[in-house]
Formats: sequence, C-alpha cells, structure tokens
Amino acid sequence: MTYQALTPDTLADYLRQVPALQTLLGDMDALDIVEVGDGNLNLVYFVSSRSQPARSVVVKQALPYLRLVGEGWPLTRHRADREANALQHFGALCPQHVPEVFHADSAQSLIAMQHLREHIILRKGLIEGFTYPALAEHLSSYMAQTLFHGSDLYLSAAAKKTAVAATTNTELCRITEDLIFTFPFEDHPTNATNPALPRAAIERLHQPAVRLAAAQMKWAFMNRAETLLHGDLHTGSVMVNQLETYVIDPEFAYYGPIGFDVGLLLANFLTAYLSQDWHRVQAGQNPALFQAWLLDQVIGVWEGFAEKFTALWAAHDAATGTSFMGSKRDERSQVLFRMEFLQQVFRDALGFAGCELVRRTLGLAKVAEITAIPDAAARALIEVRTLRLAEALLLQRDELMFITEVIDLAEECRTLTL
Ligand code: SR1
Ligand code: MG
Repeated sequence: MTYQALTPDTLADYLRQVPALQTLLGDMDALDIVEVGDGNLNLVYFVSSRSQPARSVVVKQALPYLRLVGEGWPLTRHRADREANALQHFGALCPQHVPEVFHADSAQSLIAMQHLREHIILRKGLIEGFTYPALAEHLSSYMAQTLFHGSDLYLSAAAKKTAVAATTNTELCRITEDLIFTFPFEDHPTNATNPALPRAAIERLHQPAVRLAAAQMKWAFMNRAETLLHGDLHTGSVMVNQLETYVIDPEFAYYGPIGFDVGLLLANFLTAYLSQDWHRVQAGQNPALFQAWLLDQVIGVWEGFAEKFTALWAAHDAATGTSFMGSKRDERSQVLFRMEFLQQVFRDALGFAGCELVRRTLGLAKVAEITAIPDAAARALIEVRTLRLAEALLLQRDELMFITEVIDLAEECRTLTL
C-alpha cells in the first residue's frame, strides 16, 4: 500500500488488516477514532473499541511536511522510523517510562503504541498547577538509564560507533540547529515576537557574548556524539498522572551531548516556574507554593540524574572489572574523572537550557504556559524574565557549580520588571 495520510475512515480500514492490533482492540468493525494531534509535526489518533473503551491504542502518522507550518515546509517521513526505533530502544532500557510499541509500518510512516489513557501532557498539568509526587524521581531515572546506556561509558567503542551511524537524524537535527541555536539570536522571519516586548529585551540576545555562547552550544550539539538523546525532551514530551511518568515523542533522537536532554527539560521547568506568576494569580492562588515545588523539580531532576548516572557508571565498571579509563585500578583518577564529567554535563545543560528558553520565547514553536497569557503586557513581563534567565545561564554557565545557584538566578529574574 502506497503512503497516504490517513483519515479516521481510512485508518479504520488500515487497522482491520493488522492482526497484532485486533487482539488489543477486539471488534475491528466498531472502533471510535478521533484525531487529537496538537503537536507541531504529525497526525495523532486515539483509537478505541466502542463497546470496551479501555481497549485502545494511539496511532501516530508522520506527514510529508511540518504540520505547524503546512505543505510550505516539506519534511521527509523518515522521522516515523526514527521514532519507532527510539521508542523501542528507550523502552528496552526503561519500560516503566516509555510507551510500548505494538506495530510500526515504515511505508505508512505510522506507529501504533500504548494509549496512556489515564495520563495528561505534563505541560498542561503544570499550567493547571498540579503537582506529581514522583516526577523528579521518574524523569531523573529515565535520563540516567537512557543517557548512560547509549554512551561509550557502557557500550563497546565499536557498538557505539555503529549506533551513531544508525541514528543520524539530519532533517530533524537541522530544525533544532536553526530553531534553537540560530534564528532566535537574530532577527529572523520565523521568529514571532510579542509587540509589547521591549526591543531592548530582544537586542540583549544579539550581544556578541550571547551569540558566541549560542554558537558554542550549537557546535556542541552538532559535534559531540556522546549518547543517544531523546532530542526534544520538553514538558510536552512527558505524560503523567499521580503515579506514573512516560516520555513520548522521541522522533528527534540522535547521538548528541548528554546535557542536551537534561538542559531542555530544566528549561521547560523554568518556563513553568516563571509563568506561574500569571497562571496561579489568575486562578486566585498565591503562586509561591507551586513555584517552590517547580524549583524543587529542577533540583531533583538534576541531582537525581547526576547521582543515578554516576551510580550506573560505577556499578558497570565494578561488574565488568574494567572502565573507560582502562583496567588498572586507580580510584582517585576514576572519581575525579566522573566528577569532572558530570560537571561538564551540568555546564552543557545550562547552556542548552539558555538556548531553549530564548527559542521558546522568541522563536518558532513557543510554549503554551507563555502564549496562553492573553494580555500582551503581562506576557511581556514573563518573557523579559525568561530571556534574562536565559542570558544569565548562557553567559555564566562556566562559573555555575551547583543547581542551587540556578535556583537563585531564577528567583532573581522572577523579580524583574518591564
Ligand atoms: C518546527 S518543529 C518545532 C518544534 O516542534 C518539536 O516539538 C520540536 O520542539 C521542534 O523544535
Ligand atoms: Mg514532539
């Protein structure tokens, strides 16, 4: 069957021919199919049995263009294969945090996967002011497991090089290179800025020192093939309920610097934090408590990740009796290497977080916690604070040693006025 972008009717016909899904869905002649995709790239369908709605799957299909922009921005459909492979790879490492893939069809650029019926997108939950007791624990475990096991610290040199070659993702990396590291730092037609945002706030990002920092992060993104990344780990790529956390949508997966996933996630907790001065006040609440919880997530995600990554590394070396440094036991240099390694990941994460904050404020594909603020002046205030935090992270990333210093910066930026 040649590729066609499926509609609810044609999808029903398609699904009837997939035996693996019949077992899951039951009566294939009585399915409810609804398109729910609100992402930037793909079609997403919820498919459920009419008589037993708990029997359901999600079907995701890549379009031959960027959904956010339309046919004027063509994209190949290879991203569906990348995503299916990445879901299976990450799922094997971390099954409790990755949706199960039931069926993948390369010709139709389609994946049928576990429907997380009792979960919502984390970004939406945070906008509503919901807290999740195990969130930092889950996200730090997911990142430690996935980022450690893709690296040369775990894989043989040959296996890792094979993995790098097998996971190149030129087209989607190009989106990141342009939209996160380049266009937001210049006046570019894909940027869309709030008319109430003072021009001076935008021009601060055009300072030579900031552009230098952004270029350094772009270079790291393009050249440091350290591990298989999710590649787009923002709060819209996480689904949650009070007990569980799932990381979805790894279509941007590629071999890059470990700090990229960490930095994107931290940045999105920081936009959640800064924007709560509007959202919670609108809801008639004092934002302080929820903002404190959000900053605790920033600390918990980083510290949990660093601790678990280091523990996986030490356990692997102990179990194999060797290490990246060689077989000779030299505890001191080994410990120093691990500490310096994690410090470099931290510096990288802060630089990537800075770029992500700029991009989500000025560039294409913004974040709902900011765009949902209808009053332009109120939105501009949050944007100014976000951009100043981004600038501080980019310029100070080499001096910042502890995550608590990032919290101090976020709290300072929160007090800025227009
Ligand atoms: C043009 S695609 C825009 C964004 O959507 C995805 O979720 C990624 O964040 C990408 O940068
Ligand atoms: Mg996505």
